Amino acid sequence: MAYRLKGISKLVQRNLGFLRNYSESRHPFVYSKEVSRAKSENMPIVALESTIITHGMPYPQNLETALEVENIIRQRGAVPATVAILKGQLTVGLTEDQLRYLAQAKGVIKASRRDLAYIAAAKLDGATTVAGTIIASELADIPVFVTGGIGGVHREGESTLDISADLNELGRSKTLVVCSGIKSILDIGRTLEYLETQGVCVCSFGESNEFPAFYTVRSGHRAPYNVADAKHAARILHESHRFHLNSGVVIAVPVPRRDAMDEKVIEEAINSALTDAKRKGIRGKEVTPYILSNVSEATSGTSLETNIALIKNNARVGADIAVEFKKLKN
Ligand code: PSU
Ligand code: MN
Repeated sequence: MAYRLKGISKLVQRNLGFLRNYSESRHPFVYSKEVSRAKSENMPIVALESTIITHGMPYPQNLETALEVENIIRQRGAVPATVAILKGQLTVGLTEDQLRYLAQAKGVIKASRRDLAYIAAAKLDGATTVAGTIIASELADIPVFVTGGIGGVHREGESTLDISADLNELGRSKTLVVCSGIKSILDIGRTLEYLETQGVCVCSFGESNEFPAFYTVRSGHRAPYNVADAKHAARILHESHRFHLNSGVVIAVPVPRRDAMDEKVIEEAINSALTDAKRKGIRGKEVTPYILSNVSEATSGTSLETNIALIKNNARVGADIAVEFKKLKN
């Protein structure tokens, strides 16, 4: 009898082990408790990136902004899910302690598509870019993602081939990304061309048809489409899913006018930062963080304030879109 029981318990253990492995291979990421509950209660969820925390803003503004952005999303009836890789573990939804850690941690790797597997295998910390966060959003089935600015085709990108992996990721995923366009440190015209080639549906949000330039409302380039409000944006995402397009939607929300920067001031700061970066031989993934901090210094923090204001505004819009989209799906 004892012998038989032993045999059965071995069998159960082996099967439980199998189940454990199965659930690990089914989900190559973990949820926070809050996001896990939101998933089981079928609540709208909004994904957020973490490169903006580690490489986009200085401490402590990065932490304050991350926490405020999450709260804005909660207040509007959705659940925030900030994405990062912690000691090799892709994590969807960070606790306040994890956000605090990330905001001050040194040596966190900026994690785009090409970096994810390496960081996970070496059990390192990684802060996901727009591309990295889109990949996590697809895995976790979170259709709406909010950020400040997406990457783009760099100036002289036609010869350097420095084109952000964000653009390709947008072309191969069904996520809707809310942003304030791209910075004029990049080549906005070529970025829009590239997005068209990738099949990304780009819409300006609100009154203007213009594609915004992050710090400023105007860029001199028109967005191909315009949406009036969150409902309209949610309908586009809904149709895009129904068609199984598997290519993204960009909703470009201009910075609120009262928070926008003076066009001349920002243009000068960007040009001098670009010259500086070139002189110092800064290349590849270092370019964007370098220029961001350089511009913030040159404008004595005004650009940082604008950056914070626009991401909070985008969080409002993104949460509203996630709520409206959930209504269409139910
Ligand atoms: N633009 C910003 N702030 C940022 C970034 C872009 O205004 O923090 C970050 C985002 O994470 C974006 C990434 O996905 O830079 C693009 O970098 P790259 O060009 O190296 O792909
Ligand atoms: Mn690049």
